[in-house]
Amino acid sequence: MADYREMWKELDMDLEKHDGLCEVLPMFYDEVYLSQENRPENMNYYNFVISEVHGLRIKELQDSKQEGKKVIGSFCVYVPDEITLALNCIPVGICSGSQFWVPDGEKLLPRNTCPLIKASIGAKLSKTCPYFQSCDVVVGETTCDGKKKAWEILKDYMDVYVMDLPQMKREKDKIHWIDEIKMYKDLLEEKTGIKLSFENLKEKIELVNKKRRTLKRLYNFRKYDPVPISGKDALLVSQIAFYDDINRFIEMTNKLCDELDERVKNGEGVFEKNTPRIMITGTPMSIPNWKIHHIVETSGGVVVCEETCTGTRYFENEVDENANTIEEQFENLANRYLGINCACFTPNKGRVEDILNYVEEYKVDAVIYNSLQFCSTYSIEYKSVEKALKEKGIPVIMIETDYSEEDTGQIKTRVEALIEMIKEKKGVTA
Ligand code: BJ8
Repeated sequence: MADYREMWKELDMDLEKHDGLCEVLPMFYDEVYLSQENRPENMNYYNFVISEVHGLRIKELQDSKQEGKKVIGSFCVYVPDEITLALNCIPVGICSGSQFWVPDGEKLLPRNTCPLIKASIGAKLSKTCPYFQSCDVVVGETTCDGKKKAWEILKDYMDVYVMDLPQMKREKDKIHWIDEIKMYKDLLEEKTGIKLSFENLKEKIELVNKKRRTLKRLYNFRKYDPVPISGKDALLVSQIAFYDDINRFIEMTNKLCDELDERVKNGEGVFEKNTPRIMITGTPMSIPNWKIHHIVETSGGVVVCEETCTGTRYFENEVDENANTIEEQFENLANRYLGINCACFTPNKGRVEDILNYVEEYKVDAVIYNSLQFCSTYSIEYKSVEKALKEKGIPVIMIETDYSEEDTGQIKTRVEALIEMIKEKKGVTA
């Protein structure tokens, strides 16, 4: 691997602390990912991306900045990438998924805060995340209370812009969200000195839709039995989608899909036919949070779908490309983004409907409702999801956890029991 220390130094990173992070990630990756059997060959690209996660991709971002582009960090799938890209900026998702950053986050945030928020703040504070260090501005949003208040703290350390996301989906909320998208456009126009044009936005709406279609294509292969790709690998591809170069990502993911197509034709899978099929729903899983997937797939099950923001919520529903004016483009953007069903909204019946549809589409045997600790919106919404699934006779368990490994044994015991129960129901012998 090339020596990137000079680059990291220029990014004002804490090199010593960062060395500690660089030591643990590869070991962890080997254990969780490289130990899998019969992986698609095209997963090598994603292995490479991970091996260069703080190297080559950061170098690319720096090179783009030299050419005048801006890097925009975000923490939520409501921030419209189309606007970011159309204004010559590069969007990167910077939600943090590692326990490594939690202690630093806890220096400023109460311990009973969601680990995603603690780790994100900790990543900035500890100066060990080169993505954070590369951002010209980060865009927060008013989704949950924890995030809202965390932006106030983050503002002491970097340039933070906050989008005011409505919490309901009435007509007046849509008008408000259109306005917020316009204000976000104004911010980037000011930062870049570029004016948004209809043509630029049209091109990027089409590009981001293409990325969504590619992810959807990938997920469609998970509907087969046997499944041609593991849940862990599919999750990794989704996670990488948040910061890889968009055109390259589309190209490489389509290559992977071509390989999966062959596998399906040959009846080849990563797990045996009739392996218990699990859907995970709940809070997002940012790199390197592979905890629940790893537990499921080392306990005799396979994850076939994620109803999360690092899953279906990221790519379902395209932006309508039929628009004749910029105004119509903004409205189409607002419509697509307000179609995402996050638990921060009330009421949020659409999420329950999505979950029930995915159960059918992906032929799901059981659902794991995964909520990060202290995330009240998702943990409260469990009740309505549980009720709807029980009515359909679909087993569901709730797992509330953080990024640490302390509860892994306990969770594994519960997941194993769930999988045994499905096997008995399906008449599968171990
Ligand atoms: S659209 S899920 S990415 S807000 S940070 S709400 S886990 S307590 S991340 Fe999210 Fe956007 Fe919604 Fe998706 Fe809970 Fe933690 Fe808050 Fe979280």
